[in-house]
Amino acid sequence: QSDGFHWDSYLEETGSVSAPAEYFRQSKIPPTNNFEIGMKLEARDPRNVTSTCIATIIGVSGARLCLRLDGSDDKNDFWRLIDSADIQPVGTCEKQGDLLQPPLGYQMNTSSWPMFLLRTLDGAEMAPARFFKEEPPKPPLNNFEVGMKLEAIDKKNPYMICPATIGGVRGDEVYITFDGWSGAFDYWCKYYCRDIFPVGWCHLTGHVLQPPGIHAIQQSMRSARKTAVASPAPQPRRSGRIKPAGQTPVPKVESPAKNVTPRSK
Ligand code: MLY
Repeated sequence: QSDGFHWDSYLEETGSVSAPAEYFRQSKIPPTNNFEIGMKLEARDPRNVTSTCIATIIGVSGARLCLRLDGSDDKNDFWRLIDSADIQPVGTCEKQGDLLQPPLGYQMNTSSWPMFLLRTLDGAEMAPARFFKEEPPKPPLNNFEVGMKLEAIDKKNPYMICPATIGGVRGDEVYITFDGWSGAFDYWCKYYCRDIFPVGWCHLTGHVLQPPGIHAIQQSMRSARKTAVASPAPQPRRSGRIKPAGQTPVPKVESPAKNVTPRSK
């Protein structure tokens, strides 16, 4: 875990609470990640979700995999949880009577696809079926409340999981705001979105948790005071114990650094 940041003291100093783990669509005990770099699996093409493609694992971090679709370039890598419904063992598609599709942006002539597929699978290491885990069920209701803390994927830099706060609740959606950052990274998502995690998730899974941006504490205390209307918020202690370190985008990706180059500033 990143040196300077600890949820316990951060929650205390900002006078805020974490969102209970059962509010999230995540397994109570994070699944063990046995996948290895180089293994192949079937994945839904994120840019063309009706297609199932062959993907290669090019990075492993916590309960997540960094994937690249075979036949695609290195600019469209993406991350999936190991219990995502978007991934499955090689052979699943065929068993269901479907065909594996070339990824969107397949670089060669479509007519070469069947041969490409044969060659890419020939002698490849397939991720064993037992490594895949069932997707956890949707919690029945959106119980999130404004001000609650969580860990969330920065969609503009999807290898990053960051301290975040619920900034709004609207029907079955929540607004994710990133502590210490301007609104540029914030987004609305379903309360059962797989990109949000309870406080402590990164620590439990061994994923790097980004430190909050600078001024996170002052910012968070301000909004905590605003949202704590009825019950007085615990008095935040004015201490400089948390030094939000500079950003350390250090995903444990044992592969060319290209794969995880942040595309946004
Ligand atoms: N583009 C920035 C990363 C910003 C990340 C913001 N997240 C954590 C909300 C950089 O390269 O430093």
